[in-house]
Amino acid sequence: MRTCQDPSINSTLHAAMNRQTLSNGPARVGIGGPVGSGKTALIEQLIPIFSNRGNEIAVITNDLVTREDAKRLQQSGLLASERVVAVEAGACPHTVIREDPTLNMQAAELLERKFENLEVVLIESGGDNLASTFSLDLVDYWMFVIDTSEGDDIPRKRGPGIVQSDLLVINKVDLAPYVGADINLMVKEGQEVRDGKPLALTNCKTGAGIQEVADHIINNVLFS
Ligand SMILES: Nc1nc2c(ncn2[C@@H]2O[C@H](COP(=O)(O)OP(=O)(O)OP(=O)(O)O)[C@@H](O)[C@H]2O)c(=O)[nH]1
Ligand SMILES: [Mg+2]
Repeated sequence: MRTCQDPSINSTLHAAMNRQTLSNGPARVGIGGPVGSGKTALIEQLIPIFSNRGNEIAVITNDLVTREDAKRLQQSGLLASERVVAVEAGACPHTVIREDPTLNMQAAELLERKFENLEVVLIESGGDNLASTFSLDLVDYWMFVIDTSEGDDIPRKRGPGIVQSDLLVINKVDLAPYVGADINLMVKEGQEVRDGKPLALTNCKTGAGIQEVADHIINNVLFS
């Protein structure tokens, strides 16, 4: 069982408490964000980094009524297909990662029982809007992925995902010139609304910035 969610403690402390409660059980990392921002692409880039470090990894994907992202990862050859579990949310994606995360918790417990040396479980939310957040009963740490093509005003629009996530990822930096997005403005306004919490710039096509994202996970919830 995760510890109870208490909004008065920050998630780094929460992560440490959860990891202690679980006797070094795997770190659960949530990846949320709007439809098509690059959540699965980010996972595809992160898997080799953890595999190369020797960290055992598994993935849970959430889609509304399909298993598309799970199939994509299973067919990617990046990890054994049985290490990918699909959750069909059947409702607004945030419902199953926040209000009632039972399905995702069961999926994580299934993976943890099956792979006893598991160290990291990445949980991709279904694509949602700027309001989605993860329950800290489900995850130890979570990031929110937006992309430059959504518009450079997105950070200052201050959705809960942008403001509250442990890490804000601004993806598709390569597309910024084509859509007239000012990346420097996105970073500046992202920093302003996040009160010192970090953000990272990525290109999931080339892998640029992905090591920094992995380092945040390593430093905050893997601790090794
Ligand atoms: N140019 C560019 N394309 C990207 C980048 N990251 C992802 N894409 C493309 O963006 C599209 C959506 O990427 P996904 O990884 O499927 O996005 P997602 O957030 O998982 O989408 P949903 O799960 O449907 O919400 C795909 O065509 C990717 O190839 C990037 O950094 N640059
Ligand atoms: Mg996806």
